Amino acid sequence: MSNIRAFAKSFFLPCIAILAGIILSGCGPSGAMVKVRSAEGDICVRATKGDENTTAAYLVLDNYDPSDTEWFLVGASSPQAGSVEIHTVVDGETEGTKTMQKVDRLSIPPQGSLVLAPRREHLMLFDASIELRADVTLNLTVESADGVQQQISATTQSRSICGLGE
Ligand SMILES: [Cu+2]
Repeated sequence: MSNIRAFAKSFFLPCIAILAGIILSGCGPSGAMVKVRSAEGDICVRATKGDENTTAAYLVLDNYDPSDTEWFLVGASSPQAGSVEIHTVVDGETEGTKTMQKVDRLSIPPQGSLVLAPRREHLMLFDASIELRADVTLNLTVESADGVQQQISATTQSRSICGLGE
């Protein structure tokens, strides 16, 4: 009996260690649970007008976690902007109006996606250090709650291409 137990121990302990290793590595930077969709048209950064130095970026984040876990977008930054905030759109004080609100994080539902788009959740860039006219490459770092920072670059586009109307 004790021999069986000893065998069971020697067999199972390394297995547990290996499993733990897989789970841990799955949570680390090597195993991103969240990915920014990067095909053409998936990312849009609105070009600025006049002396405006604030703009918005729209993109899609997909939840790749096979374990049905909700993840979050928790931050963003750009070397070309003083700050980048995560914004949502809520009802304004006057009926029928909408206003933007800064939030700490946004949910990326299990097996689902978070869509940042005009008139809803978006990334807001403040104090752009360069003129973000159309066709300027903007670098963005997007951070999700799995600790992964993804660097993306996108070309600024006109309001209409970003779906904002003229
Ligand atoms: Cu905003």
